[in-house]
Amino acid sequence: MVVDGVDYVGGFLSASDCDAICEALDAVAWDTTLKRRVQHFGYRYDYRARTVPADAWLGPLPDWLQRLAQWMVEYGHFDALPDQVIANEYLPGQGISAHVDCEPCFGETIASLSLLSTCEMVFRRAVTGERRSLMLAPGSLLVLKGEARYDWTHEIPARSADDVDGEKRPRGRRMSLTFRNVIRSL
Ligand SMILES: O=C(O)CCC(=O)C(=O)O
Repeated sequence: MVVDGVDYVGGFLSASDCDAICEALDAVAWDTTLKRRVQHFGYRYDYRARTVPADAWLGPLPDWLQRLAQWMVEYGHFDALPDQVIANEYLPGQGISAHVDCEPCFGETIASLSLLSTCEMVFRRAVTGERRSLMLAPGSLLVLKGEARYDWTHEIPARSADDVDGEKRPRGRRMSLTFRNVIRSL
C-alpha cells in the first residue's frame, strides 16, 4: 500500500463505462472559474471559503452518477451513498494543489475515478515530510480513508508529462470524478 488507507482498484470501470461517463460530462457546461474546469453535483463546494455553504444544495445526483455512487456502496467502499461529486478536467500542464479534503464538510471516505489519461498523484505527510506517489490509470478507482484521508495531503503536480521509470510519459486530457458524503453545510 502506497500509504495506509489508500485502496487503488485498477480496472474499476470498463472502457465503455469510461466513454459513456466522458460523453455525459461533455454534454454539460463546465465551470471555468478555476484554472482547471470543474462540474459540481449534489452540493456546490466553495473553494474560496473552503466549505459547503448553506445554499449549496444543487439537487439529487443525475441518474448516471447515482448508479456509480451505488456501485461504490455495493463494492464496500462507502457505508452511505455518496451525495456530492466534483468532476475535474485536467489538460496537460494542469493539476490540483496539495490538499486534505475539507474535514468538517465531508465524511471519512473520498473516492476518485480516473478517466482518459494517466497521471501521477503525490502524497505528502505534513508531520514527517514523507513523500509517496501513485500512477492513476484511466478506469481506476482511488479510495482514501483513515491516514490517507486525514494525515496526508494529495496533489496532482501541474506538468505535461510524468516520469515513469526514467522515461517521460506525456499526459493527455484527463477527467476525474470525486465522490464524497456531505456531513455539514454551514
Ligand atoms: O483528480 C483527481 O483524481 C483528484 C481530485 C481531488 O483531489 C479533489 O477533487 O479534491
